[in-house]
Amino acid sequence: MTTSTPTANTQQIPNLNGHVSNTKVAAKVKKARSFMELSCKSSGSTLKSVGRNDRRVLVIYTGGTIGMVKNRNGVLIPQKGAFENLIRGYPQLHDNTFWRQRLSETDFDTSLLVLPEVKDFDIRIFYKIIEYETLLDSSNMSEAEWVQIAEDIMSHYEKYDGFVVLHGTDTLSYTASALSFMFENIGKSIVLTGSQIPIFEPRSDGSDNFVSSLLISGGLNIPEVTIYFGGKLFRGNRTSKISVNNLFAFDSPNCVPLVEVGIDFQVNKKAIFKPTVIEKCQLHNRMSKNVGLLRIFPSINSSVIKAFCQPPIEGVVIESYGAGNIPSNREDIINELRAAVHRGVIFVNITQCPRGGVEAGMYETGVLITECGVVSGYDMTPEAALTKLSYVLTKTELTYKEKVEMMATNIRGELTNTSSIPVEDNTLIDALAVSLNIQSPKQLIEVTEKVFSALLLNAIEHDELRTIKKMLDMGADVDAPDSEGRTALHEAILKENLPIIEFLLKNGANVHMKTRCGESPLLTAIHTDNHKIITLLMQCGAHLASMDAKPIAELLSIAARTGVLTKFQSLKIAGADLSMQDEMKQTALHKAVLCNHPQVVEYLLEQGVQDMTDVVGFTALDYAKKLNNADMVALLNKNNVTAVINVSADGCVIL
Ligand code: ASN
Repeated sequence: MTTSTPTANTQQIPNLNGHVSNTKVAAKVKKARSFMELSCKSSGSTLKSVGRNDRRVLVIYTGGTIGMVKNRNGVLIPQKGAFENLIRGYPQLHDNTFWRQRLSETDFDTSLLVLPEVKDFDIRIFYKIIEYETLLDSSNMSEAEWVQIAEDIMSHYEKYDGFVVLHGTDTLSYTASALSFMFENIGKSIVLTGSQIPIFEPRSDGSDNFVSSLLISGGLNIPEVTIYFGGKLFRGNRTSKISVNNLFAFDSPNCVPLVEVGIDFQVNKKAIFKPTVIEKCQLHNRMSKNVGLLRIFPSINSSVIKAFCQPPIEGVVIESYGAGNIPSNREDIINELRAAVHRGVIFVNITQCPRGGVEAGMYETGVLITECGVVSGYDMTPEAALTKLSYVLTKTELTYKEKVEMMATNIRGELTNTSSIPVEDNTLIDALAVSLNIQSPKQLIEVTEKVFSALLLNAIEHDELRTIKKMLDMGADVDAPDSEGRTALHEAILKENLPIIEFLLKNGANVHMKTRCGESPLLTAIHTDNHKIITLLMQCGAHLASMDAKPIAELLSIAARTGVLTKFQSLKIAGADLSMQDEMKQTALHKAVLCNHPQVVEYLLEQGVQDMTDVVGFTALDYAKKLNNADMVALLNKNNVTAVINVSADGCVIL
């Protein structure tokens, strides 16, 4: 057996005589050798981010008309197990040619479907469909299904860029509202949709609803729970179903749509609800059943109210008249409400009118209800008020007073009270309109977005926090990407300006925005090796799981071959798997041994990286021995490395 002497940054594959004999393996070894040489040659070049612009979306199919078919009696029913296969046959929903091309990639997940290319979206949406065991008409849903949907999304949260829930329309607004409260500090997009006509019928609205939902959830970075229906994306907790048979079945009367879809996607960026805290997304997976919705009507009997507020009921949404009024001449009603408040029932007052909200001080009849201890729900929809109450009631850590206060506070963009309306400084926009003689509002929006984005990036370049703040006050979009898809957050990370990064994160910057070549802010931070920044982004929910694994593998490989310990520390803080194997099944440990970097080997062993066999069946220890590197052998032996050998069922080493 021949041995070779290692030289720094050069990997050499020792001769394999006696270890493996068949020609297939010899060919693999040849391939391995040339791969190694290639890798070594590329180690000095600058690191390129992964070029593929794939986005992964998880689709949860719960039931509803969208996937229904007519039975023999002409009644629509969900058809179990058929949805995904049928979808694969529709070219506008699945690009089979592109899917086949990707089959040659070793790590390609064949269960994914691929959306065809779409104008103006320079990304490809890959989606996976999870079909529920029991497909439901949404009228049969309750809080148990909300919890199930939420938990399923949460358990896949890091792996996907966005989520689509296919759902019946009847209770869609309830589910969307519930999910909006259950997901605390959401950083990704959850779009709920369905259809009025089954997707497999020629006149269906389901196809556009589904395709647009996939594009929005995977490509537009709207970190909210929303409903897409009839060409519009609505904040979920602002919606109500407004039509039984119209294809435009939803509306959000008190909140502008977040996106309007025509020939292109018009995103109303200012309307998007942005994060204001540095925290990870968390799921609150409990919802109280002890709530009710009580609509006041002229001949209402106080015994109805009394019966309605009996235990176990803990919270009631009152749908009052107009600006929040109840009859002031009905002492019996007032007394029942007072008594229930006294017993600890929470009452929330919303209006029966679809538009506008409660202004309790407007009439004597409205003042009275507040005096009884009923809290204003402002302009919340019944669906939002009820599900918010379900959520708040299960916050056992809160006192009665805190729960009441939370009901009147805007926590997910579900209500408008005077303190939640931002006051914008329009001086710069007005000046732009005048000096550039801009006539159309659309053109003004386009120009201001570009100018604001450039000014924001310039302020970051010059570390001017005050200017950044001013720009955001003027309405600059904190997530506006440049032509490369880099955002203010990416730039601030490159500048390593921690106060600015913190400021951006607290003012809505999305920690999951990827550049056109798929680089997340966390990956940018890893490039800088600034451990404080990486930690901060992780606190905000950043993760590597939804990233393509290749750039991480490449970083590990380069760090191992060049012996850069700080890179390993950066990757470790960012949650990367330091045992990751490349195409040749080599880990960073193999490469650090081959390139003679004992400090890296020591660090990797401390981190618990195991010595695995590579494609030719060698561990790092084998290489150390073959290279006659006694120090390395001692180091690996000292740490008592147990080799993990990939063996097949018949006992052969898997190559
Ligand atoms: N009944 C159906 C449901 O809510 C209505 C629909 O999906 N269009 O499941």
